Amino acid sequence: MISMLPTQVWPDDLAARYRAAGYWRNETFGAWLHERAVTHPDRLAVVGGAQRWTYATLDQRASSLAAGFLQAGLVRGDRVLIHLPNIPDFIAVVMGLFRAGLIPVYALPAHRITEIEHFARGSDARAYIAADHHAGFDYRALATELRQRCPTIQRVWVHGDAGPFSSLETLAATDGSAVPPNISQGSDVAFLQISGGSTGLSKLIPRTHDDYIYSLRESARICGLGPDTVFLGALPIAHNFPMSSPGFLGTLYAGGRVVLSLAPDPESAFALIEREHVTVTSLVPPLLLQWLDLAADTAYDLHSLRTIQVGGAKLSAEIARRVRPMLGATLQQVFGMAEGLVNYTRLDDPEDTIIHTQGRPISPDDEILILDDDGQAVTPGQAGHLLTRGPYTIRAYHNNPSANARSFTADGYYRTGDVVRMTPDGYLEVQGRAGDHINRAGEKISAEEIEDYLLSHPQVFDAAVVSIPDEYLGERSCAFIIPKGARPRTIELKTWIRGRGIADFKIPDQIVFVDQFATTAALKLSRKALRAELRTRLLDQGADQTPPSSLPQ
Ligand code: OOB
Repeated sequence: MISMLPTQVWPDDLAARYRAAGYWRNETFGAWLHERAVTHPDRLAVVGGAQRWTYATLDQRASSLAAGFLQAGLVRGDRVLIHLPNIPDFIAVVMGLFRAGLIPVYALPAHRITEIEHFARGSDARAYIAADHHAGFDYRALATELRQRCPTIQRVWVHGDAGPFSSLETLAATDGSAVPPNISQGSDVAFLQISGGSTGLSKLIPRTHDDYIYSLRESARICGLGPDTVFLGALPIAHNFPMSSPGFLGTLYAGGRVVLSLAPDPESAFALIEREHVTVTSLVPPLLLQWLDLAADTAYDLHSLRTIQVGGAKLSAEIARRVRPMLGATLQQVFGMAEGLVNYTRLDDPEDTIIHTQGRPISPDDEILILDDDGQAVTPGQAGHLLTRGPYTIRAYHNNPSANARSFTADGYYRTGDVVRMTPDGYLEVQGRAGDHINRAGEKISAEEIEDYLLSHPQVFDAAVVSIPDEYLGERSCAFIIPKGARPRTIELKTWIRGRGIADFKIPDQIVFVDQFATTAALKLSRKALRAELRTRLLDQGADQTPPSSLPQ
């Protein structure tokens, strides 16, 4: 296979405009971290577990790792799969990769061999970096299997007890003093992020230094970040929201401090908020609910909190209203996507806007279209399909012509799959979604992907996976199954899917056996219409009361 160097290219006229407007400044990750380390070397940059790193320490560690990666034979442009939880070395590793001109590919800690193999193949990765274990899972076993399945993975580094692999700690002891702070251009692809995956497995999203740094610089400004900011990374920081909206990168860019929590639960987080005087954090709606519950009678001092950002899935106005009285902080709604566009409510917006909308775009050059089913602009104020293009929204996925043909218009707009309406003052309200994925507590699950796993079971004749409204998770997944011969037990099917080696959050919360999917007339329906019909049937029967499984870590 020919290795394809990831690129992301905007038309010349637009690129010139984004540069002229000062959005793209040819800044790079390697360089700005170094600049911060020179201006304020002794300021704390990252806190996690027992580690407390200053900007100078983080910068040196990034250089050491960069030197180590290059000495191990990786060359500029190589892709490196990152599979780390919220530990300080997550940040040192990605900064080290940037500095060496290597391209991180971000997997979530919940991903398992099937997803990891898919990312490794899709990106043609040459190395894999994982923790020894996290949340009860041994990533070294996954690494062994990955090496067998993907011989292109030539190097494996492990944080902690490396077992048969190379130790990340040893690599971090490399002399990095000769490594230049930066060898990249602003227009180079800095990393590959993964898509929420509306059809099939996730797609890879190439983001450039120019476009991503613009989005996090403006995010940091919109969210009022500065040297006094203490950002708590509670959600997995490999996700775009806690990474750059403004997330840990925006915080470091603004000279603030990042505090990392290995788990997002309120007990772990509240202890850190009190100890580190956390000022801002980002949550998904179900986590916010847990936080609100515990905040009612916690002994922890949460007074330092100024802003609670909530995004990833729709937040109900009912819950939004409780944030200020219960947590004493300003709510900020964040509606974003790894492909680019991010919307924020502004901190000084009227309470009504903060509670009822999902914010407005970062950039005056974020172009927004809201179209009806025929591709015509809706009457202002009406709901329609959201399409967008702009200075930090991608124009193409990596190496995926069919997804690109589906997801982008000829003039470069990204079809988000979201249905929104715009208020007269330009704020977006998310109404729902046109695509068939399930947004389970902010984790996106492709119906098609799970149906494929189910169909591979010998006792499954057909399967359709749909989203069901869930009071706690927002949505949960329900698989309708037509059995082949004897009906399999629910637990057998769940075990079967888990055995495919996928993230736990993708395992259906509920399984319903049916004799057939639809009446003969309805059999002509598209898959999409079929899923809609099954969902309605279940909700009409009031048979949707199965308690969901717990929130994934
Ligand atoms: C964020 O990114 P992804 O790529 O995991 O998921 C994007 C999708 C959006 O297209 C939308 O369907 C949904 O997640 N979404 C929301 C939402 N924020 C995201 N739906 C309703 N209300 C919201 N506030 O999820 C993401 C990336 C950057 C910042 C924030 C979230």
